[in-house]
Amino acid sequence: ALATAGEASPDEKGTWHAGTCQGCTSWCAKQVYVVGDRAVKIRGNPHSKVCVGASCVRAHMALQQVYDPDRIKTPMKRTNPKKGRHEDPRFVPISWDEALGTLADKIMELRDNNETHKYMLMRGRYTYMRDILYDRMTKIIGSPNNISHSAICAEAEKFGPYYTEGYWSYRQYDVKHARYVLIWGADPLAANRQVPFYTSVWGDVVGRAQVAVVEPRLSATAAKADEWLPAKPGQDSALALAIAHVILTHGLWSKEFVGDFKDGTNRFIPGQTVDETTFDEKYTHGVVSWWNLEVKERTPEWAASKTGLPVEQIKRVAADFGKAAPRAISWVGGGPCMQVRGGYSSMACHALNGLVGSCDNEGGTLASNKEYTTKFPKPDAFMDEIAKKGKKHEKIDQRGRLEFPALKEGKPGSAVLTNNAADGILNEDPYEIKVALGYMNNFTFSCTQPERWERALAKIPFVVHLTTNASEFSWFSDLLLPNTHHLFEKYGYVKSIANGYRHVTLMQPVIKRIGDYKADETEVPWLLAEKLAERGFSNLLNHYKTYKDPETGKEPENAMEFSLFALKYATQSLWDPAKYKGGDKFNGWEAFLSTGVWNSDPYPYRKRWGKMKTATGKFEFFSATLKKALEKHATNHNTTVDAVLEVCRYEARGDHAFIPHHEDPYTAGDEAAYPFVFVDHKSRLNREGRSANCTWYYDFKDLDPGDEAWDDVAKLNPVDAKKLGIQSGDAIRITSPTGKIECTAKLWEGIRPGTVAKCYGQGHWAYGRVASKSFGKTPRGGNNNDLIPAEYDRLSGSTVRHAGTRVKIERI
Ligand code: MGD
Ligand code: MGD
Ligand code: SF4
Ligand code: MO
Repeated sequence: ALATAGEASPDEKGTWHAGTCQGCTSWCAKQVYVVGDRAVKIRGNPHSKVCVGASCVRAHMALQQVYDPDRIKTPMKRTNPKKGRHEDPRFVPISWDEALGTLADKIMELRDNNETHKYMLMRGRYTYMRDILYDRMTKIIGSPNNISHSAICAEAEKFGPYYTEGYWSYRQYDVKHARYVLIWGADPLAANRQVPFYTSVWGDVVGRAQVAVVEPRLSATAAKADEWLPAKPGQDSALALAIAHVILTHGLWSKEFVGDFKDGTNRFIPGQTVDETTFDEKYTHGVVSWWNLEVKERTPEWAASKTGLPVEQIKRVAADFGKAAPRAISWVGGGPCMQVRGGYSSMACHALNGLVGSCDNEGGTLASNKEYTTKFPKPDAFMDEIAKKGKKHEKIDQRGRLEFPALKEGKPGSAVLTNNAADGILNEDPYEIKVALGYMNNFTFSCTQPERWERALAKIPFVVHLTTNASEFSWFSDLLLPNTHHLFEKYGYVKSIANGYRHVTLMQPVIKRIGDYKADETEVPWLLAEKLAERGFSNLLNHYKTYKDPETGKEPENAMEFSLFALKYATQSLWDPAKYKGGDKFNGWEAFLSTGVWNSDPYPYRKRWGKMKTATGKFEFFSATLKKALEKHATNHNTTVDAVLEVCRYEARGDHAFIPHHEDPYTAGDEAAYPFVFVDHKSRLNREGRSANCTWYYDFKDLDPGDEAWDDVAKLNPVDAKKLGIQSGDAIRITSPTGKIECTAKLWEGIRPGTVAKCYGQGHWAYGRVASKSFGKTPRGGNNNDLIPAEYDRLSGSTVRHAGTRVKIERI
């Protein structure tokens, strides 16, 4: 049991408690050492087969976050009615009772006027308790507008795997059995996902396998790789297709997975068309069409001219990768994908896994293991006529319009267009938003061209932010609700994959809350539901009351009970022996809660071969799945697929639209005025956008190759810097067609000439006393998003952060 009050004495012994870190999307199982009622140390939870007891560096910063003196500790309301970057909101403390009463009044007003669709919920990082607030509450109030952050995160990366193997999610990589690991725009020793696992095994990986990294800058992973391929930004598909070309012309493809020519003679000869009837294809679809339409022309020489890489290196990497088949991984990160034409790069890079048969195979790229959590009760019976009518309106992000196909899982208009919601709000198109709630998000900082979000939020009459810190989003809010920190102060669960396993890992309150915090996804919606019920609208509370404790059958009576019961409800099949379905077995809730993590059964290799969730059931090099989706979107708009591609800024026409193919990058700014392509990357210390008020972030910033402690540097190749007369330490201004920032120059060979790299994360002008030089006024460093235009990979809805813009650099 936890001590409940008082300070720990120096010799007091503490106890370890299970929890989960959400410093990034890895979602690692952790243990927290609690002395008295304070958390003092964090380590990996040894029970997780996904994290293998390990941690990454930024896990420890959670301690600085939870005890950040700048956390908001009580609800606050704005007293300055004017909203703007230079308008101090003049927040004053109020009670939870007043805060939620005011919000309930605003929602009731919408309901009374039959305009519940003018309510909007925005979420950033979340746990799987999210549906309570994000889905159920939005629906029962009666709005279509639950807008997630997914499209500023990594949706384009999922596009390739989905339109080849029918899998819309992150992959896990079987590096323990791999012989070649080819990584595209991801830095798994510092960022990407499951850093604790991959860093734990990487020493063995580099000993056994060859590692090649395609990146315009020398990342932490590239620094330890056999090959660094600093390709020109946005030319990944050229390289991927040349690798496919070599694999096919050299006969290195997987005969077991792809099949072979009927007579065993390789007819893949550069430039020559192949007769489809001569090839016997097995678990894949369209390899010969793909060759004929695209790959036959994509020679290493051609790719060298596109990527700026030496032709010898392209040939070597391609042949070595092919020879390692099927234990050859093509690891696709955000770099090639979160670009205007990134959906197709995602397909091209991922298609290599099909070619070498590493897809779903030992030493290859794997999908998710099965898990057995339960969805929360359905909301339908609690949606009245007003709610049903409200929900039917078009969404504020305009998904599904001609210029925004947003084809998640084969369905037009199904993917979120996070960043475009700002324009929807600003233009009142399709209508105005009157009441908005944001939680654990900071779109006024994390979205490209964030100034649009400043204006959009200023336009909404009533904005509420559920947050730990007064961030840039809070600045434009009317009400701030102080939230719990996920690792130490709330109930929840998340799931993730690595090492051939999936885990479900729990969050639980393990320390005393220093402020009057409430949990965003459970306690706040319950308390609001009570306020709505007091005002005559009890549907939401009645719905939440159906989340009964699975052990006792008891209805929740208060916010804390609701949180706990909801978590037990969702995870019952994991801890209740009577409901056991697989994976780790527990003898009850208490055992699960103290262990904190459930592991799945090991990964069943090759089970999906021939049973992929594509239109053909096979791994598609010619995507019948994408063809169906694009044709449906074109039909919805009475037009052709070619016309759709044209308005969406893609180059493909005809059948090229359905295959992994090359397109030149679409980058803002002309080369004469803006000579450098801007390269954005994450810090190994970024806890998404949330480390900026931690002093350790700045103390250890030089852990990022090329970066400096307590500074925000733009890394320039010395060859380029010399021409500009710039030296390390110079103050510089970087300007793009849509904005400018100021930071410090750093000369560094680990960056491709013609590009300039800068780490994302600094440039906060709010958030806290460390994050900004002067809170509310002067940022510390520069926000990369001020440079990157709001553009999209329209097929997936993703916001572009790579190869998005050219910039110019001046000394100031
Ligand atoms: P990005 O952050 O987009 O994606 O993690 P990643 O999938 O790794 O980083 C892309 C990389 O691509 C950068 O290293 C950049 O240098 C490189 N790059 C830029 N342009 C190009 C290009 O044209 N081609 C190629 N090949 N590479 C290019 C995303 C994942 O990371 C996500 S979605 C989250 S939410 C997590 N956040 C997070 C964090 O905040 N900090 C750390 N340290 N790790 C994190 N991991 C997670
Ligand atoms: P954050 O920027 O992390 O999330 O972008 P967002 O989803 O907007 O902001 C989270 C906010 O939640 C904080 O500002 C704070 O106000 C609040 N907060 C912090 N901790 C907590 C907490 O424990 N509980 C609650 N309730 N609130 C909290 C993330 C997004 O950013 C992602 S996922 C990616 S992958 C992108 N990365 C990225 C990049 O690499 N480069 C550039 N240029 N832009 C990027 N933006 C994207
Ligand atoms: Fe895991 Fe990410 Fe937390 Fe590191 S920051 S421990 S990788 S969730
Ligand atoms: Mo993300």
